Amino acid sequence: MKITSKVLGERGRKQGEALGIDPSRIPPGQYLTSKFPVLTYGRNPKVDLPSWSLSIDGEVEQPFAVTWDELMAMEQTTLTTDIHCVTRWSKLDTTWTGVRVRTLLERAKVKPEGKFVLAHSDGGYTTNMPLELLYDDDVLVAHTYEGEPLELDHGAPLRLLVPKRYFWKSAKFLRRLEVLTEDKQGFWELNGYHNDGDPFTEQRHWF
Ligand SMILES: Nc1nc2c(c(=O)[nH]1)N[C@H]1C(S)=C(S)[C@@H](COP(=O)(O)O)O[C@H]1N2
Ligand SMILES: [Mo]
Repeated sequence: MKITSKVLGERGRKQGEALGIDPSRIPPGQYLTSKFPVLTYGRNPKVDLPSWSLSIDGEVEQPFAVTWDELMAMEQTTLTTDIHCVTRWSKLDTTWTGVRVRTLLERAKVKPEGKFVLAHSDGGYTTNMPLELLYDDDVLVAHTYEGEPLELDHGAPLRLLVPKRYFWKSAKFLRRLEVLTEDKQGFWELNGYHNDGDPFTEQRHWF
């Protein structure tokens, strides 16, 4: 049998049904996994927490950087959500703790011209998204996964979590959120992945 996106989608939804999960939670063309696959382009960066910082800058009135301790002193949010990778695995009910990106953007006071964000990671990885998306309640900069500090392979010390998009938008080893007036594509977006990356409408590639 030819493995098409539809077959895979049915596989995922059947898996879900067998587990008593609402099949509408599983985007078309995805299957469920209980593993946590690692997908990193290039090597993991070295982490040095004392010199680490996260910057919010670009089209903002008050650009700032927070140290690790400052970030940990901010209000923390824990949430449980589903994640979907463009390589077709989905993982349900993953639990994350971190700081809402909205809180960081509000503190930076985004200028009216600021409409897009380019996330920058240690090691040079980048990914873009509309600013508006980052005000959602489920968007975090996350340092804890299932109650444990994030593993280096999964983006320690801090990663972006944008559950409503394919997981490549959830930049690991996050160091900077740059607010922009014009959209500017990131690493995978320049290399064939879709600019928006909504899993439920299967925005996988732009070709
Ligand atoms: N810095 C950085 N972030 C990244 C990546 C990367 O290569 N470098 N890969 C992305 C891709 S393609 C996916 S699917 C997810 C994978 O996250 P995981 O390894 O924790 O499953 O991280 C995303 N964030
Ligand atoms: Mo990915």
